Amino acid sequence: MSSQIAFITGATSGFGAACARRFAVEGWRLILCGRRQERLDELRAELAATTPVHAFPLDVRDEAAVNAAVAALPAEFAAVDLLVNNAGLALGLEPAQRCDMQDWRDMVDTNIKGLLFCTRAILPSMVERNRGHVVNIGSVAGTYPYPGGNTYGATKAFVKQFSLNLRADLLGTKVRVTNIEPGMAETEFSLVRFKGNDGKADQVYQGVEPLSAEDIADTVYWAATRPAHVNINSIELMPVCQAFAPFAISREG
Ligand code: NDP
Ligand code: 8X3
Repeated sequence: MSSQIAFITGATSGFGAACARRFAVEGWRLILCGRRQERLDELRAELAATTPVHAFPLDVRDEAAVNAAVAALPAEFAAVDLLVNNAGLALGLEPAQRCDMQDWRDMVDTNIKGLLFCTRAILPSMVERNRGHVVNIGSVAGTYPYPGGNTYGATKAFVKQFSLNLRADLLGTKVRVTNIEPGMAETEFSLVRFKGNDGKADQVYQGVEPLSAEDIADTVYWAATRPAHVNINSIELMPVCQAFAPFAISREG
């Protein structure tokens, strides 16, 4: 059993909650955050018998709040071994010319800036201890374009390149960086993307077997538990029911 510490953002749902459960079973101590307090309370109540849990509400878009939360970590949680930058969201699936600008701002603020704030707050102590691992949750949308993916995919392309550039900066330290890039997985992701329209969200997963949150937790856990000299740069995974389309050709214009 490990006594390492994992800091998981966006732990109130989907991949983050599944990671919390997986790392708890393996004996990791957990720092969990998300905006929904009652979800955090439920998860803490569920996991507290298994492992020590420090959970607090946090909006990763708020740089000052991120810094304050990291500065206020109790001593027994301060030496973070693993940061899972998971908090994120897609909003809308409209073509760029019809998108809501606020949705674009929210995706940039969460998926890019939130990830930067958390990384910048935790990284110095990892470098100082010459030990640690940052696992970013990217997406296949950061590599492959699709209609309506516009800003969401671009934020995940940022995550891909930022992960690689972190590796370049961390050369000479033992701090590791991994970008996990999942395809379609059934979580609250589509419910959020379609702004609470559960009919539309359910349709995404109808008649197929998507990845599960547990599949992603398994992947994060595997990447985090390789021998200390091994850095998994990236892992791209999709459900078998998902693949690639040919280039689209318009014959109309
Ligand atoms: P969910 O909607 O189930 O979970 C998203 C989590 O992010 C929630 O815990 C939510 O918590 C948290 N979150 C969102 N905004 C903020 C914020 N401003 N501050 C703090 N926490 C926030 O979706 P998934 O589990 O699927 O998504 C997790 C990550 O995986 C995201 O980065 C997503 O882009 C990525 N991803 C998802 C895929 C999929 O098909 N499901 C595929 C590829 C990547 P709360 O609302 O309580 O704040
Ligand atoms: C989520 C995967 O394909 O819905 O990042 O964009 S996809």
